[in-house]
Amino acid sequence: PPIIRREEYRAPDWLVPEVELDFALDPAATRIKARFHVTRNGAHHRPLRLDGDGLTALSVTIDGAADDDAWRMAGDDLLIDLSGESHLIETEVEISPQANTQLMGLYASTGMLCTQCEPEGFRRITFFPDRPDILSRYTVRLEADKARFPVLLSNGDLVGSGDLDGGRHFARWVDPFPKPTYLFALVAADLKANVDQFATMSGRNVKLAIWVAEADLPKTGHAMAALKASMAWDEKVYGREYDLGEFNIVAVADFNFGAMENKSLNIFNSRYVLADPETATDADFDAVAGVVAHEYFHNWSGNRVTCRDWFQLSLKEGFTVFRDQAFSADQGSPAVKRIEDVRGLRAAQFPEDAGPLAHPIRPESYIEISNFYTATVYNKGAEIIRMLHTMLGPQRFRAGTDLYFTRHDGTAATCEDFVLAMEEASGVDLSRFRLWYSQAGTPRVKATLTHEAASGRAHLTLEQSVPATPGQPDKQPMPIPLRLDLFGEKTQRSFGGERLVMLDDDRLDVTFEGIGERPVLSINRGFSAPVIIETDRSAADLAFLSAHDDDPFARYEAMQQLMLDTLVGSVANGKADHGPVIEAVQRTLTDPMLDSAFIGEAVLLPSEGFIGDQMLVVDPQAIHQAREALRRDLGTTLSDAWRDAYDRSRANRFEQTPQAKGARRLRNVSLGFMMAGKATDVPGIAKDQFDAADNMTDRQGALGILSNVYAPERDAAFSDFYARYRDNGLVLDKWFTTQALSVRPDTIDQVIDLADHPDFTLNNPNRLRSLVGALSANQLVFHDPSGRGYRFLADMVLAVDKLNPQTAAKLVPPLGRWRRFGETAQTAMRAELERIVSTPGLSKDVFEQVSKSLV
Ligand code: BAL
Ligand code: ZN
Repeated sequence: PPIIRREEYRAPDWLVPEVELDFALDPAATRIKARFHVTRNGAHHRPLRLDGDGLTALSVTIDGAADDDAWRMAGDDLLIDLSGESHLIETEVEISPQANTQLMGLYASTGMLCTQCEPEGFRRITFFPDRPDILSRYTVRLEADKARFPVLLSNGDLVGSGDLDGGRHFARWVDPFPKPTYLFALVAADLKANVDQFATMSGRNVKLAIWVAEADLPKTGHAMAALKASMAWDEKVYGREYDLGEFNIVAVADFNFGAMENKSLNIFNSRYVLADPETATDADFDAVAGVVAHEYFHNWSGNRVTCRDWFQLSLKEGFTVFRDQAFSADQGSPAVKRIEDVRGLRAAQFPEDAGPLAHPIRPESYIEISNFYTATVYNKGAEIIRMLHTMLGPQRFRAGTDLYFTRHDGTAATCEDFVLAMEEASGVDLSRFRLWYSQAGTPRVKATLTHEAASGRAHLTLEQSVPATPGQPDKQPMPIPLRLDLFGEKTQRSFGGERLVMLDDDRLDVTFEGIGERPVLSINRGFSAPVIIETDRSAADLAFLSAHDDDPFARYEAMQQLMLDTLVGSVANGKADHGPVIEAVQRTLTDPMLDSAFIGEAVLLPSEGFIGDQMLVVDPQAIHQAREALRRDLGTTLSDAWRDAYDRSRANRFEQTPQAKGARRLRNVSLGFMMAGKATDVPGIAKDQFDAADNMTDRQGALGILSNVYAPERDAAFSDFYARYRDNGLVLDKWFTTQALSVRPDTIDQVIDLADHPDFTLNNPNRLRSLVGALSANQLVFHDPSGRGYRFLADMVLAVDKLNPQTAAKLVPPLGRWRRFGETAQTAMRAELERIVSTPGLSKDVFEQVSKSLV
């Protein structure tokens, strides 16, 4: 398949200022008429290319006449030779939404019709120049059977509707804002709305509606509250006001993405809309609010200013993730939010950056752009924006975003446009900072601190290296903003407060004066840069920081490093001194100044995957044993403290306050350590929690902890959970996931069996990920020495590829990490990749991921 390169970008040959679409909707056969004027862009003689994907033209007319000599098919695309400067094009096609298993374009889901066009789904609906730098005004007429599809939605404002013969009806929508194809949307459904309103900063009233199945209406309150909070937040923090009379959100059960920011008609994976305490965990509630905010914020960072081409994806995604992270931090605990975001980055993005699929946040080439909706583009992209915020400070950062929005409103922009606006508004030279857009790989920073007691000076040496990544063997040093501080060991105080140090060369030496006692280094506070820090800080120094650092993230980080050093040492040597970790955990657990939410995060051991990331050759079994030994030791030695934390976190009834959420978190974490301690009464305690739970956080927490043990309570809990929730798809996903995440030795058999369960299906991406995605997140079980985890994943990739290539391709990366494992595992993983790549009829999505993984 062809490779698309960033350097080959060319402005469009033809523009389309206006388009009219007419949909005669039907699940089996939908007819689409498109009518638009094209205008020649620049002096050239090239034909008009209308992208298509699996379409057959029923008719094509040019300036009102059918001239079959003037157009031809070129592969899936339709080419038209045009002589003038402006022409009217009209086409008609017929497609079958219910046959569309890719969930791209127009498709059917649980009785409704809906669209997903980003990145290149529009070409599956009608012939059109399907690229983000062509912005058009849309007028859309929808017609459908009224009883089956009483609700007809599209972008913009409803300008007309009415009944038609034969039980059909229509609606006409006009979107006054020019937009690219990827932001087009329609929905035809039998849904009900939770309706509310929002008064914007200039006093306009916006009608808000969240559309769901009638039975789900009680589960929409949280999403609605998050939407209103997001609208107010974007006004306050970025000065951005909503711009249309209505804003619709529609929940869909079958969806590839989490949600989609179509102009004024956001379409959501239902898991990011529906939440009530009985069926959603606290994490689910947070995810709903975060995704609602993310999609809403796209109205400015994505829609009003969009992307010139798909290489610029991080322009909207990195920036919007940064915006939603800041929103969520403001709504709850900033410290815990930062810990969660960094944990997510390390779990998903760091491995990506260290593997065969590593790419800069602005990639240079792709075969299939759908493969680049990655943790790098999104989450590392957000870290790049965060570094700008740190370096410029909030005022200059805001001046930069103001300039960016004003200058590029209504246009398709580039990452360079964003950096230029930041540079001009702040006066800060960002020439070298641009390397973050072009270089892949996670920089490593070695920090060495020495102290001269006699002169009262401390010397800090910072040295960086950026690893080679595919296509980028040699790297330049990156500009790395590091927030750091020095603490006196005895005084337990900072020497002069935190400072921001820019490491923008291979090496930097910093001298600190007036350091009267041996200092302890606190570095990359708040995770100010997405780098790996290497220090020679002792266990005692890390324990000190975990108790005394005044930056909560740094405090968490010190504890994680202490745990990580212990665990890595334990894997290497077969044993380790658990004492310092146990002491530090005990101190944190019993510190009356700390809130439960923070404690719940700080005492968690690093994941098995993250421990593996620290090693040259990952040994999943040895890592699991070392981690379990430490968990067991913590569980037994601190048994009373865990039980005390568990008991004091008990609530009389469910509340949604931050305090109550923190208590639930600490309670589940404590129960996990109690179980690790293997006291015989703990399965019973967990089952009691499961039975008595008045919320999903407690119930799923208990189930997850029981999932790892052999006990009658475990089987009873899983049966009960299934019986209670078998009719709720989102909760049933949890039933699959919790079993696939178990570390019991029989998990691989269970997962393989679950793939044959009547409730398992390859057609629903959530269900697929709930089993297959969870297995590959379970390092121990996925890397079962039998190789069955690899074979199972490869079988799934091949089966799903026939239905939904985009989702199939997203399953591939865990196999692509083969180089990191021992020889037997390497051979088995490679064999599965080779089996996939040699399968005839592979999609370009899967081909790209697998072929790159094999290089
Ligand atoms: N634009 C795709 C879904 C999202 O990032 O919001
Ligand atoms: Zn987004």
